[in-house]
Amino acid sequence: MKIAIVCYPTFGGSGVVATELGIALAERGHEVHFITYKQPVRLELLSNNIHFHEVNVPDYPLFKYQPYELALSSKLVDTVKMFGVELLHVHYAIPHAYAGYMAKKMLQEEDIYIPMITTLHGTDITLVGKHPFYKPAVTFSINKSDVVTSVSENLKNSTLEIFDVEKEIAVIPNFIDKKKYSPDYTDCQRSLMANEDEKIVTHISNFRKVKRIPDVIQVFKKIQDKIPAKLMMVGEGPEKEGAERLCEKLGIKDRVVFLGNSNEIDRILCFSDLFLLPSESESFGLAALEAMINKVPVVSSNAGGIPEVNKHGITGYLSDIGNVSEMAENAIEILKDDDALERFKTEAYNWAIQFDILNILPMYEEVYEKAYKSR
Ligand code: GMT
Repeated sequence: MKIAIVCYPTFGGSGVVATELGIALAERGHEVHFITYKQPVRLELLSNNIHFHEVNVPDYPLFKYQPYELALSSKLVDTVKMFGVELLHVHYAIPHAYAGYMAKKMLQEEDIYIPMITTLHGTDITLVGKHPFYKPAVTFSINKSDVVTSVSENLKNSTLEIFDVEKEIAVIPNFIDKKKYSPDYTDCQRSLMANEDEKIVTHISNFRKVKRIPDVIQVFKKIQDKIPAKLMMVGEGPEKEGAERLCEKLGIKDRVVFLGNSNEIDRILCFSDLFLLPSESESFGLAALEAMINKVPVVSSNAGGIPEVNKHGITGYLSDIGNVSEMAENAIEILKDDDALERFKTEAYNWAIQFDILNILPMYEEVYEKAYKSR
């Protein structure tokens, strides 16, 4: 099929999922057109069946806010017509589903019928989308989508609770690509990061409030009081500066490395012993799954869809949001004994491989086919 994928191009779960999905679809022979304002971070290679179309929004002084939705829907109309695109898959409802629906209606005027699949990712529902300023438009665009998918059961239930949605929501979990994981990473430079006797704890996120970054630091402080350890903080965002200050205040500055955004998280996860994800809200927790495929157990909160990914007592542990003492105890439980650590690592990997793209991709192909037939 010829598929247009609309997503955010930045670091962050929804863009990563959309990009990896597009690449995998192209490998299966589909023609994929990414449409967004910048080349997506994980889209390194364009090929004859992967295209990227940049949405440009001209700056005009009259506008306080430049109309991105307008530019996006025009770009969608042009791309569909120029390349004979057959299906539209928008990731993140705001404003993509809204712009997609407008494009669909414009195309209908020219007798071109194109189905739209909307994938809900989390904050488009639980944080931003439910704001009264956006809610009517988000409800409308969900209901006008031909197929709606959500990345977890929990997000599906939240959507049904928050919005007046008449549409059925299909749960298609996020995925990893098992074949990209390399068990014998020759490049795994653990010795650059820590001494032999030190354990490596990692956190990866966009450093937004919802990630509870101070909890990551507090949990780590308690861990390293008992076990020699280093903390790798990967990502950029508004909470980063405060985190650096907190490390200084707690006297653990020299034990914490801030690595910034990375395109090569597998190279960091390959030497990690534990992943921390104490989020306030998380529809799925893709970063935790990426840790698990790299054999890294997860100590996390039990927010949102995380329990669908991290299995308590098997792949790691879950605690109530903000219970840093329990999270630290659980982390120490895993790290203090090499046999226990090895067991958790193996179980994390074994559970993660169920989310391999080879199992998940056919679910998307099935909804594409259904939507295409009923257009
Ligand atoms: O976590 C973020 O703040 C980024 C956000 C996004 O839209 O990129 O992530 C959301 O989508 C991911 C991919 O589906 C999920 O794994 C994350 O759990 C979800 N984040 C939240 O719900 C807070």
